[in-house]
Amino acid sequence: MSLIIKSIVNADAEARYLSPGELDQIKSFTTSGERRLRLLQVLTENRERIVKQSGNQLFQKRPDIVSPGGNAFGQEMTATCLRDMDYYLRLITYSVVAGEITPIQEIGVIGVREMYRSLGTPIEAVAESIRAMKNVTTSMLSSEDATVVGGYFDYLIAAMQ
Ligand SMILES: CCC1=C(C)/C(=C/C2=NC(=C\c3[nH]c(/C=C4\NC(=O)[C@H](C)[C@H]4CC)c(C)c3CCC(=O)O)/C(CCC(=O)O)=C2C)NC1=O
Repeated sequence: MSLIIKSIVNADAEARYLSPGELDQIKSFTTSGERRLRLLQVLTENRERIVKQSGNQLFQKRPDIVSPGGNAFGQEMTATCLRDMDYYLRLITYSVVAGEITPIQEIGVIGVREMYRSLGTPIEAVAESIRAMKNVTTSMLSSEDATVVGGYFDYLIAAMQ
């Protein structure tokens, strides 16, 4: 649910007008709209490059995961690993445009440890892949934009520690 709809639902549940605090939140959501849309576009347009470069960095740092016995060993498994990275980048674009962590949290974080444990995927290596994507992405942005986007990557990395 968007911030605006959520505020309306909450207010209507109590049959009241929007509060000054709610108006402030809506105001800051609205004024940050142009930036969020621009960042959404940059991330979406560069997704292939971001995933490819970050994947290379990950496999250089963690050659074990693409070696025999590694979870991402073999063409198919390596492609699945890169696909997961693309999934997470996509969730980050959702959160960037929504201006809140909820999409990442609900789609990508809840239950993630159990899922990767059952797949035999080392979650700290998944966290490493997110860190690589953060570095590649933020290097393409101004420092102010990098702070906004970096926060979502940080949330995801922390959730996988
Ligand atoms: C959008 C939410 C969402 C997520 C996050 C998701 C993840 C996800 N990753 C999977 C597999 C996998 N994920 C990886 C990923 C990796 N292995 C490594 O060693 C690396 C550290 C890492 C890449 C960074 C691999 C290799 C598999 C295949 C494992 C297997 O089949 O044995 C699977 C099992 C089913 C499948 O293969 O599709 C799921 C559900 N699916 C979703 O719908």
